[in-house]
Amino acid sequence: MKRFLGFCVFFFVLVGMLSVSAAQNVVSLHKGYILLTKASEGYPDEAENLTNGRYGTPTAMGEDSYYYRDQEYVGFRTKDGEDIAILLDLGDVYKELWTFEVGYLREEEAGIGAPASIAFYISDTEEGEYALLGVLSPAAAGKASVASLETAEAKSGRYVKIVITPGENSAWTFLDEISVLQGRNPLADPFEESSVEQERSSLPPDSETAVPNTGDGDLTLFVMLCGVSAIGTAALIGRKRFV
Ligand SMILES: [Ca+2]
Repeated sequence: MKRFLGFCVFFFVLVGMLSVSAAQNVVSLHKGYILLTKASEGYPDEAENLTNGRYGTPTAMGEDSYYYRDQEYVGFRTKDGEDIAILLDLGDVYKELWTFEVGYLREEEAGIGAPASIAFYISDTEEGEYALLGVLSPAAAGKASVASLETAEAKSGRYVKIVITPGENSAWTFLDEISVLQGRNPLADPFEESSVEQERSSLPPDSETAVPNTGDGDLTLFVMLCGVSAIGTAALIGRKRFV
């Protein structure tokens, strides 16, 4: 009986972990975008760095290490009164979009400041009307951070425009990733802004998990796990009878 109870506890913990991890798909992964504001020639975007799923890490420079030396970052020279704009094309109209993110650097000793604000807009068509999703004011703390907007309700659209106002007195703005996530973040409160020291893996998630317009993936996983549970339980009961 103890073994059976142990199996049940293990199963429900496993279901919980997989449900949380499968709750959101990064639908922006490897998608195309246009830098409406050109990047600096010194810190260019050579391989669509902003949707490759990777984040910058510190790179050694003499006795010190700096994030900005990592080629994952795309650098924008701050010009007076000029915002930085990026237009992301998800390639299809996606539903159930809940989370919109920008990874940025704040390395003030190198003249790189956190953005003063980040605004997200969405539209079904490139030339259509863009609806404002929300505006973040990233915290001036930490170095490599991700500013994350959790919307209060599901959004849909294909084109996401990101408008960044550089920080005051910042010579540079450095970005390493922009992300749009499908599915609700079970750990987030609506409109709660998070801008914390980066704790993400630099490895890109499996792009095959990005499924447009459906929530069937979670349901399939749940049904599969229920099946495994039923088989496991039946096997345990059957084994018990013949002991
Ligand atoms: Ca990246």
